[in-house]
Amino acid sequence: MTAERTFIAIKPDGVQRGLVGEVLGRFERKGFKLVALKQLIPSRDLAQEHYGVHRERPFFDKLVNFITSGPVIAMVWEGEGVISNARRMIGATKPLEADPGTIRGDLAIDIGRNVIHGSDAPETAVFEIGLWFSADELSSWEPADQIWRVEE
Ligand code: IDP
Ligand code: MG
Repeated sequence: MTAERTFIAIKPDGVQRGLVGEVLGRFERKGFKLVALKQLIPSRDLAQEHYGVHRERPFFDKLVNFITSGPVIAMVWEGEGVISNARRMIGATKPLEADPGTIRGDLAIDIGRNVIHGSDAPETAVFEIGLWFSADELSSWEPADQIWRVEE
């Protein structure tokens, strides 16, 4: 059985502000396993599908314009409880309401410039991983020091 996986993306503001290492480092230090990573400028089709649930919202066009405005770091992280725990590490959607210690709480101010995306549920994670990655882009591997993170 494959362990739980989630889709995480560093948005164009995070890349432009040089926060890639900072954000990646938090997931690495936590101990989750990186199974896919790439940089791309998303097409409008990809962005519209990714944010499809927000299609009717007034901010939808602005959101799509923003997410397609520059490079995004798309990632898949794996580990027990990674979907909900990554959301807690990311913090509330509005950065000014996000707890200190979270990525948005520490690194952002504006709701439209909130640095990072993370899947919000198991079904969303499966959908988003399949949307952004092909199966051969996902690595199944065992970190050499995994025994020091998770008891067998
Ligand atoms: P999430 O990223 O915390 O899951 P969602 O509600 O799924 O938040 O919204 C997706 C993204 O759309 C947010 O991260 C934020 O950048 C943007 N967004 C959400 N609500 C608003 C709003 O009211 N105004 C402008 N942008 C918004
Ligand atoms: Mg969301």
